[in-house]
Amino acid sequence: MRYKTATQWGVYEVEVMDGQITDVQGISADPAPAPMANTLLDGIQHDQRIQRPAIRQGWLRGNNRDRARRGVDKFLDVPWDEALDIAAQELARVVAEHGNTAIFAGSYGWASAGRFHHAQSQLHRFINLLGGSTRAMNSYSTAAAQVILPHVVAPWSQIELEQTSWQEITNSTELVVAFGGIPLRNTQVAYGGITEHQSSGSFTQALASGVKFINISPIKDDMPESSSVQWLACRPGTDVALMLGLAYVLETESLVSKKFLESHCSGYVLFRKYLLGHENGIAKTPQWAEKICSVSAEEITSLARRLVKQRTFMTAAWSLQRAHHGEQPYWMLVTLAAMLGQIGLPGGGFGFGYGAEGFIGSHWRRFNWATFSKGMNPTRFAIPVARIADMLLHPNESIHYDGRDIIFPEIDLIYWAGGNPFHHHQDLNRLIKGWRRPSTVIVNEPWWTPTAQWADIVFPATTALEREDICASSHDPYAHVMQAALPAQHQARSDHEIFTGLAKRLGLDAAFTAGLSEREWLQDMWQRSSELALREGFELPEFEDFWKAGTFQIPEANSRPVWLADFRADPLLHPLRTPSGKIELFSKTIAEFNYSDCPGHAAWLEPFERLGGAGHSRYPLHLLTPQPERRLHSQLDHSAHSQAGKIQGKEVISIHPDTAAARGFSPGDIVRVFNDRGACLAAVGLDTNRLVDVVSLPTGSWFAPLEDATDANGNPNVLTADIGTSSLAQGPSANTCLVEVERYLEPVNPRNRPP
Ligand SMILES: Nc1nc2c(c(=O)[nH]1)N[C@H]1C(S)=C(S)[C@@H](COP(=O)(O)OP(=O)(O)OC[C@H]3O[C@@H](n4cnc5c(=O)[nH]c(N)nc54)[C@H](O)[C@@H]3O)O[C@H]1N2
Ligand SMILES: Nc1nc2c(c(=O)[nH]1)N[C@H]1C(S)=C(S)[C@@H](COP(=O)(O)OP(=O)(O)OC[C@H]3O[C@@H](n4cnc5c(=O)[nH]c(N)nc54)[C@H](O)[C@@H]3O)O[C@H]1N2
Ligand SMILES: [Mo]
Repeated sequence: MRYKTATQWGVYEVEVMDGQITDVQGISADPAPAPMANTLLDGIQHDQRIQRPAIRQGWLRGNNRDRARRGVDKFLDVPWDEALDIAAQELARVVAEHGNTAIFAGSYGWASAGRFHHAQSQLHRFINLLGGSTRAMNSYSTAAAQVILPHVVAPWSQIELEQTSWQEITNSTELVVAFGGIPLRNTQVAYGGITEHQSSGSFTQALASGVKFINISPIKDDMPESSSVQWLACRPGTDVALMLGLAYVLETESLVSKKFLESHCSGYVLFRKYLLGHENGIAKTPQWAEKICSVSAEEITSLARRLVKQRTFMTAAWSLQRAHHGEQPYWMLVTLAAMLGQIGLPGGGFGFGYGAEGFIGSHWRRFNWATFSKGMNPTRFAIPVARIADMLLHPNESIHYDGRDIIFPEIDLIYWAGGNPFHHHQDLNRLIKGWRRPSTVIVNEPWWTPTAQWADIVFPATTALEREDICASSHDPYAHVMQAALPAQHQARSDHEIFTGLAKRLGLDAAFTAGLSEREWLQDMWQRSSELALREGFELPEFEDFWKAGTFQIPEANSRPVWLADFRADPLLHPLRTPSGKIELFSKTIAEFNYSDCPGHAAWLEPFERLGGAGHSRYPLHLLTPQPERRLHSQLDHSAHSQAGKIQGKEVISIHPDTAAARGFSPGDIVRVFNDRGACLAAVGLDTNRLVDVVSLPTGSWFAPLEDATDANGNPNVLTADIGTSSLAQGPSANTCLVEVERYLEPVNPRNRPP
């Protein structure tokens, strides 16, 4: 039998024979189904599945929950009813003894693409009914962007959906300058699902129509090879210096658009003072920039002159802001684009993340489908998402965040559903110390991921292939039926069933389920979406008809306006949502926060470590941790498709041949990657197309510490630093990381097995 399913990396038909998945194929509407779909083949039905509810031995029997053994203890299988009783009692105890903010239900993570079985929404609805919890705000993806850009130009949600489309780039842009390149491997993925993978095709089309590209990145492969693509190798974390060098040439050679800066921007005068060195005596000349970013002053100068000769589009990868002072490259990119004066012209200006997710740059009509309602969090309390370890380690201490102070609560219970902090958080050895402090950790998971292994009470969750759902995302013009291709595996239950079970025990089930079955919830969401569609001027089919057809495509919009064209035409009539209504090259609001790590205009600020800067003499290599090509984050890393990209079960670290030779490495050698924060094993892969002292180890290998705490599988987050981007956004600084690499001569241990 063939079943339709949808994932965060596309819509697929799954063949099931004798209860086993035998084939996975892209649907006909998708011009380029993602190869990572093959992770479904053997990854769903796998011996890493959690078969039954399980409770950690020491938590049940130990003194004070034996917290120090969290992560190393054995688990006992417990019948569903008993496990739900125990978890419900524990939730009630924590609320009664410590109040709701002592529960952390931030539960960040990507889980699955269904709209109803959205694990985090299910958790949040349940916890909100219980009186709420401490929550997390912003994302690991774009935390710095989400906080800085509303001060400077526009809310992030608007930029993401309205910014320049590939169509417009193809039709109107002459030169694309891409900081961090446009790594197309990442466009396999889009949050909430994607029907048509078009990014690669769009890139090819742009090339064919004569658009030239400049890939400014430490890695040449961040853009496809072509005679129209030029690579400028820039040290990681130094893009702002390079951009300032470009800005200096524009300013001193009178190439800036004075008119645009006066009519549409505020604060250029103050930025200019800094640029020319009138503020601190350091002029941001191309020679100054070269010393920091390693791109030559000649190249910087000639690029700056080239920028103004044609229609230029400036873009930056999301990775640039996942670094110390990650607010600055984004503010500086907007500043540079403002100096060129092409913002609001077709194919000009700036945009972000064209190689981040498959929907970015699409011209598809946007439609906000109805969601499963989470209700409101009565505590109204949230921390910046990447500050979780700070919170666990430093209760009652405060941090700055976007102009206010946040005091960390004392957390006694963590509930996670649909995310993997032992994948996503930085400095995992530090996270462990905090993670062992609360009394209790409860996790819903389909697989024995590290987060499940580091929990106390584990509930086995079904996967998307074991339940009915609807995939419908605001940036994709389709809705799809997700069929139950398989029965629930082992004793797994859906997150909804798990929370219904807990809600029953706490007297909240009537409110939690609203008396609806899972199928009725889907009908209810469809009905509410139908009402929203009418307001947008189109009709949805009846639910039964949609369910039979399996797909609905929303009608195309007539046209997509050029982003900020209205603002360009008349900034008084169409002001931005910034305090001045203009693009803020100087922000009085931010200046008045008085943060030394985020001043009132874009600036070059030394990161805590970098090549040629702090820490370099001890750890001579910069480690980048890009998204993995063969999977989504840590999901289905146990599958054959993901494992085929590894050597002896270790993730491959890409190293320049000269760097490898200097250390005596051959391809495939097992090495130890280390710094003061931790160490992991990895296998050597050689790559000529990179700066000599930059290595890359993709994220997503399951954390598996050996006796000496060295991670056996190649999880780079034992090496990254858990330091906020700045007092403004407090985002993750994953890409600011220096390491050394050495041969590993011990026997290579096998992967972690399920407990
Ligand atoms: N060093 C470094 N670290 C990074 C990054 C980086 O660039 N460098 N990137 C960061 C970014 S941008 C992100 S978004 C994060 C991603 O971090 P996460 O989103 O936490 O990573 P995932 O592996 O997608 O975790 C999703 C989990 O949900 C589980 N799951 C799937 N379906 C279901 C379900 O139906 N129910 C339940 N209960 N669980 C389910 C999966 O098994 C998986 O364990 O990582 C961040 N970490
Ligand atoms: N295949 C796959 N695709 C994914 C995901 C996945 O897990 N797998 N995850 C998705 C998610 S959640 C997100 S948030 C997006 C992330 O999208 P991005 O943040 O854009 O992705 P990354 O792979 O982290 O980084 C892109 C490139 O930036 C370059 N780079 C890193 N630091 C610097 C720097 O300081 N300067 C310059 N100039 N370049 C730098 C690196 O060489 C890297 O290849 O990807 C999404 N797409
Ligand atoms: Mo992300």
